[in-house]
Amino acid sequence: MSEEIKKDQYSADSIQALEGMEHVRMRPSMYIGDVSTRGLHHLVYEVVDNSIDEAMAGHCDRIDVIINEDNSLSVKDNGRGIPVGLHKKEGVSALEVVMTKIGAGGKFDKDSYKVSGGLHGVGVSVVNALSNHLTATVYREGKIWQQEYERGKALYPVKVVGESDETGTMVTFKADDSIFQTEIDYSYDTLAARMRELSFLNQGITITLTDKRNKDDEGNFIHEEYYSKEGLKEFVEYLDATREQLIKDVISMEGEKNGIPVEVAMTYNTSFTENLHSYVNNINTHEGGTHLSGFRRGLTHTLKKYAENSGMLSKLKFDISGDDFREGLTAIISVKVAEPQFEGQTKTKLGNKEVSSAVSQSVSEMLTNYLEENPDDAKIIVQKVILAAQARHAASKAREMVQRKTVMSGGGLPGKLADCAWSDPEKCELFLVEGDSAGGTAKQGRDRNFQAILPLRGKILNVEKAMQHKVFENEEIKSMYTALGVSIGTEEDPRALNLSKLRYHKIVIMTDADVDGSHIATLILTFFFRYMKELVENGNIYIAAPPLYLIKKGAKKKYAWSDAERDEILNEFGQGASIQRYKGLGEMNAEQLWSTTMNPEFRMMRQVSIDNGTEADRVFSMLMGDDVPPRRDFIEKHAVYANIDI
Ligand code: 0RA
Repeated sequence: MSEEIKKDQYSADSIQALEGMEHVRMRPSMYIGDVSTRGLHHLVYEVVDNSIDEAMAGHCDRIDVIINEDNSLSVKDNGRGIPVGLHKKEGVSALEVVMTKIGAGGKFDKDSYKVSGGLHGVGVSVVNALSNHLTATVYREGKIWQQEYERGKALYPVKVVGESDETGTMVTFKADDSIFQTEIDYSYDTLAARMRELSFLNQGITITLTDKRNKDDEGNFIHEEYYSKEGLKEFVEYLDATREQLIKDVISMEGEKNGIPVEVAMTYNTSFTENLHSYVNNINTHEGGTHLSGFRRGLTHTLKKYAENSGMLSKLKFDISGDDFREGLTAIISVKVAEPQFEGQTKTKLGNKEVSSAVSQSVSEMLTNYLEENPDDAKIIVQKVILAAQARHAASKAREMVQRKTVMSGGGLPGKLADCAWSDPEKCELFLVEGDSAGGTAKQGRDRNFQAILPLRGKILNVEKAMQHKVFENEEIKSMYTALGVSIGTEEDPRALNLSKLRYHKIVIMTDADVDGSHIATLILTFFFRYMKELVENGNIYIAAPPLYLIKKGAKKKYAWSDAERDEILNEFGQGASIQRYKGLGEMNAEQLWSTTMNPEFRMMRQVSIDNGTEADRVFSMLMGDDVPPRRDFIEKHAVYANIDI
């Protein structure tokens, strides 16, 4: 009879497990955020996070990530191996429980120091549910164990497939293309940025990334290895590699307050921007939270006290604000919280109250010691703060001008703006167009109901290298603020962005498809990234993609956006077809510009998104900074227009 009961029990449980799996497949976004490329990459992070947990528990120091030729993905670690013995409650192998029970991952091993685990901390079973096929291989107890699954369902009980002295876990999965909106095609750069980030955040682990879809010039698979001996200190050095440093070494500290591990690394550079990146359990908390406010408080408090005691502030005629302490600051704050509460729109804002004082106390102690032991650096930092305060004073005047000129304060729209007729921001688009002549064509070609045109003259200011008040004094930038209806500065936060009067929800950067055009687009993007980041985060910024070729034969004509597309069309048209190559927007007439680049029914636009905020920061400072070699390397690697102009 007991056998009977067990069987019933087993089937009851497996039905429940199945329901969990069905739910994941029915509502994937609830588990992985969305089913776009972002969600797809999230699957990889979820699997890697399990191995990171094993590493953080001290049992693993190597993780290999492999993009296979067929876009299946493998993650292999040298940890203890997921246990394969009978799970008493479930009556099947523990491995099967981990792989098929939604939510089992976390509860499975209560004692382990588990703080990683994905944005949603959902576990590898979710990846299994969203995969056409998954193979789990465990090296453990002298044997190699294996189980395979289809859409989360085990195909057979765990079996022994060989012998081995090694220990570890390997998971290979093929994401289900019926779940995702996009093709199952991993971005090497996206995965590389995350693996590099993870290696900085978890020092001492070797993480490798291999792309078996592509080979380098020597015939080897694309492969990189990430290893950081000194963790956050090296992360800050990496981020600031192209910025000029004010102090000799990165200041770094590691401590624990009230059971909360806190790690901070920071430095000051000669730029005018603040680059603060915060992490909770290896997750980038874009929206900040209590750990970030704790850091700010500790920093301001300690530096202010030091500056006052040193007497360096005696000649200053106005107060120093919190912002002044963070100009030119690059810092990473990483905390590990056992039960994080994530809030905010994208669930990337830490809510745990107790973390704030833990971080603030840690930072105060560390900095106080540092300033006392390094008086030369301390002096340099305080001088930088004083300069920032003076510049802020100048900037606030320029900023008031921008404010006064914005639409809602009655300053009127910029003269160059050809506005649209409709006023519902959700329906309206603003095209930022390079040059007056292309601007003219765009004005003729547009649908004037919902498309507005703002021509920008030549190269706009490089905000990466300009002081804030210069930015607010710049004519092109002022006209962007006014046209967009965006204002800045409130009583309590002079940098706060007011987007409530945003006049267009789509902002389209339209430049020539050549090197100059992409440079201008990058300058405009840099401006949005540094001064209106929320618009980028909210997905309001787009880049227009004008066609590169027009192919004609008799009455037939077709446009091509790439060389491959051009060749396809040439093939289709056969002998006697002619090709026109568009070098700039100016070569198109109004009708052509409308039908290829502006008409929502046919145009191709790229929505700008930030998949890795920390990496985006580094790329902008590198692209727009003074150092030429890294910029050249980056452009050579990513050049889309290289075949046209060089
Ligand atoms: C719980 C217990 C043990 C290992 C693991 C979890 C484990 C999970 C994953 C996921 C990916 N790689 C992993 N490696 C290990 C082992 C407990 C023991 O051996 O005593």
